[in-house]
Amino acid sequence: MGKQDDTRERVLDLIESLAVGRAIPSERQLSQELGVSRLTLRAAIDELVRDGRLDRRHGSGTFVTEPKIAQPLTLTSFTDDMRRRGMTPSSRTLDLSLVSAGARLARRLQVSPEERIVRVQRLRLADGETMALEVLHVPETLVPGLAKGDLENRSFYDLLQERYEIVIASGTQTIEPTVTNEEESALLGVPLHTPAFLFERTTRSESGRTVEFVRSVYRGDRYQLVTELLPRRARSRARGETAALGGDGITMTADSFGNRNHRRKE
Ligand code: 16G
Repeated sequence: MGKQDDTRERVLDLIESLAVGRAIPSERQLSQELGVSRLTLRAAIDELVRDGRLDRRHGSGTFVTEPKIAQPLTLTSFTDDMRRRGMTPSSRTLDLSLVSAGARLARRLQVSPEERIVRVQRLRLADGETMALEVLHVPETLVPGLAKGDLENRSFYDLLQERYEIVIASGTQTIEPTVTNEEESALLGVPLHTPAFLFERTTRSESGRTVEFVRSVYRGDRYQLVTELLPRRARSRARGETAALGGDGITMTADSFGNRNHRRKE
């Protein structure tokens, strides 16, 4: 292990021994304690700041941040995920509008291009802190009467089940690294071009009907992805390589070529 990696590990040990929000010692003090040069220490700290483990506030010090949320790749809802962690989920509906599907959405939702689609933009929060920005698309015929207020601080999956008797049973999800654009940065309250995860999820109901297509931008400084590693199952899907990553029988399609650059085109 190189000097910088070693220093990083030792600063991480220190971070883990301190409470969230506490300051780490000054660079001068810490470099003495660890027996490394200020340059090496600074590089290790810079890396931890970039990784979201430390927050450097000019003039006041460097502070321990909240640990990242370990997000398993399963078919759960944001609400369930946050509750299971003992956090309080909330949601702000920023916009709800009706659009006609058009070619791309129609393909994803398996409807005709003329079909009316409900498009909902939501900001997802946990314990009052922004976590993700989601744009949900669902055919209007599946959710007649869905109004903006219905989704305020409410789980979409619960609403689907309770009001529309639709149970999400399976899905496909892609994950790509991205950075936040201006709108996303403003809404999430993070600097422009903050690293983030772009998830695109299509889900189906128990009857096999495609229910939703969701684009979610999750803060990269608050999330890490966790997968159970299972032996490879020989399977082939329509196109490309398919690897079994999910622990819950969900197959994630690694379609790294087909989806490239689609984000900015939409
Ligand atoms: C998650 C899903 C999103 C789904 C939502 C439902 C990811 C990346 N995205 O955020 O596709 O629509 O949960 O959550 O996991 P809700 O039932 O709390 O509204």
